[in-house]
Amino acid sequence: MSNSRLWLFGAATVFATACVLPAQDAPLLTPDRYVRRAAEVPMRDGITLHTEILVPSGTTRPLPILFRRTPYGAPNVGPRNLEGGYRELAEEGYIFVVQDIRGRYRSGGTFVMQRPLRSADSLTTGIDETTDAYDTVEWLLKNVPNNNGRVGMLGVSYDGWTAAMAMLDPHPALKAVSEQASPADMFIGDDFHHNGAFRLSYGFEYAYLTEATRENSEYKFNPADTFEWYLRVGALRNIQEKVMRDTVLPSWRDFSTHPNYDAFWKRQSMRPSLTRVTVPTLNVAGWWDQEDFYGPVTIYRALEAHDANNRNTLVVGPWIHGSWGSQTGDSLDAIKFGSATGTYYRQQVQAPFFAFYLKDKGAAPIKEALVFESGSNTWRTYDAWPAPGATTRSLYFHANGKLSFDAPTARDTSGVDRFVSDPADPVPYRKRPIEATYASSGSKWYTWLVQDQRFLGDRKDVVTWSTEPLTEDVVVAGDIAAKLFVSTTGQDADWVVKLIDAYPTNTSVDERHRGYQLMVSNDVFRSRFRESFEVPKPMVPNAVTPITIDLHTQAYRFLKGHRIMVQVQSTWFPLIDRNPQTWVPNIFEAADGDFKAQTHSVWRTAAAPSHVEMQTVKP
Ligand code: PG9
Repeated sequence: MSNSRLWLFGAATVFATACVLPAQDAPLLTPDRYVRRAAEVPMRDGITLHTEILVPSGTTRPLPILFRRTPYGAPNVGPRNLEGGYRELAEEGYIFVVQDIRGRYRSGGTFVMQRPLRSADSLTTGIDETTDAYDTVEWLLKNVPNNNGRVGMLGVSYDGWTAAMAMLDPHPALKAVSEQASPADMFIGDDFHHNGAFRLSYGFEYAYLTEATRENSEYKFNPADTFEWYLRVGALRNIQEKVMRDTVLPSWRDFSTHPNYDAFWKRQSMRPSLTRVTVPTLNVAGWWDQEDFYGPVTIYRALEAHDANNRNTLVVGPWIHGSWGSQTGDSLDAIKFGSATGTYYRQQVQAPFFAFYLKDKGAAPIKEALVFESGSNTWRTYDAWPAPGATTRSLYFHANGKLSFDAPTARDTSGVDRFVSDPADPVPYRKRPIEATYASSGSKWYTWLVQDQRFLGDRKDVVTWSTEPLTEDVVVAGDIAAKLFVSTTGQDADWVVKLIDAYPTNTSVDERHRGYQLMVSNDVFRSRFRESFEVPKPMVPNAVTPITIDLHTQAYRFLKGHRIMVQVQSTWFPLIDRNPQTWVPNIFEAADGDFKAQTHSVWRTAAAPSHVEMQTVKP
């Protein structure tokens, strides 16, 4: 395990071995070039936070501070760990500071998973990640010689979230923030749930990682194929009763006792507070981020609504969680992007962003939105996101697995596709064996979103519709949503929708990519939340019910000759916990006997025209 990953990435790299980072040319930052100092920085409530400070040796001119706050272990960070993705920033010259947040590694206090903002009645007495950032900035300005009085914050994922929290009530010296893959709302779209459906493997393994001990802990699965392990464990309640027994992971307790979008989740969500940010912001996201894609896009949009000075910007590239931090970014597994997108980002966007706001150098690198259009493999700049002038086109489901831009006609009165979804035989979300999320022995977790979906070809519970080969390119430059009309013999069901680029099967593409099925967008929706995330409601058996599934946003060119494909399935295991498909008020309390196979129907009639909507621009 390379410590540089800890410096650069979020948890995705804590145990990363599968995701090999390319070495940089030559070490730029050697210990003799930096003076390292560790400090226990006092917070307003007397707790001290362990803080590592790296000052370039022999600096005479005042430098800005680049500051990162992490739950993953600041003590592991040293000058050599900056050799990877911070190279351009190091060349520019900064004082680097990284700090353990409360309750983690060498910092004092108690760790609280995504500690909510202090409440209105404890504004002056309370503490949160915002005050901890504020107090540290105040201390750094006074105690680190030769700083220029300006601070920038950056970080990926949890560290991106602490950077975003710092700007909710910023220290006046905080002049620029780059939140990268920060979660925004853990019930709606980030690590722990999507649309209320629980992200089982991530939720359990991450709670264990951060809460079993003060430093990271890896849960050792036996058998190592976690698909089998979770299936054998059965109902969620067995995790506490049979696996953890008397050990309580606070987050697992919270998942189990807050199954709906209640005050607990709302307090943790930063969305409502994003109305008052004035710090220039670079939001960074990856199109194939397996952990937090919803977050950075949501934060960008929320900030945009109040961005009177036009200093809120967005970059999205063809990346997995945090890979822009140090990888070259010219490919993800089999998928090639034709250029070093990660290097480009670090050199042309991240470094100039901080140089502009912290050193008054150059110009702001992006006016508004810079997005990588995969398919054509081109960076595009837009004055707004979604792309201005984008128009909505709909792809409708038809008989015999056909998908087309034509809606069902009035004659289509009975079209339906049915499948049986059996919780005892769920669809794996990626090819088995499914290693533990961050298995130190290697895990394909990192790139599962680009896995060829043909591995599901023989599943009867995955329904597929696809277009004819396209006669011209179709260019998505905005939002995508599935509008399904569904029914079930049960009282609850999950709906997973995947929008796929099906490559040609002929020799127009190289052998490795022939017939490849690349997921472009996807998500899951738990039926019980169709009317409200706060108050779940059973499905009425066999009643046709509309369900809208946000498939987020994309810049993607489906090339002429490719087919656009949509798949619907009801299980995605163990990424998403199994839905019992009978009515239970809290799935965390369901018994093994509550899980029942049911028949699900996806309707495609004139009155119930299931389809996928995409915002597109002219090719
Ligand atoms: N995805 C990780 C995370 C962020 C925030 C809360 C929980 C998990 C991470 O990579 O840091």
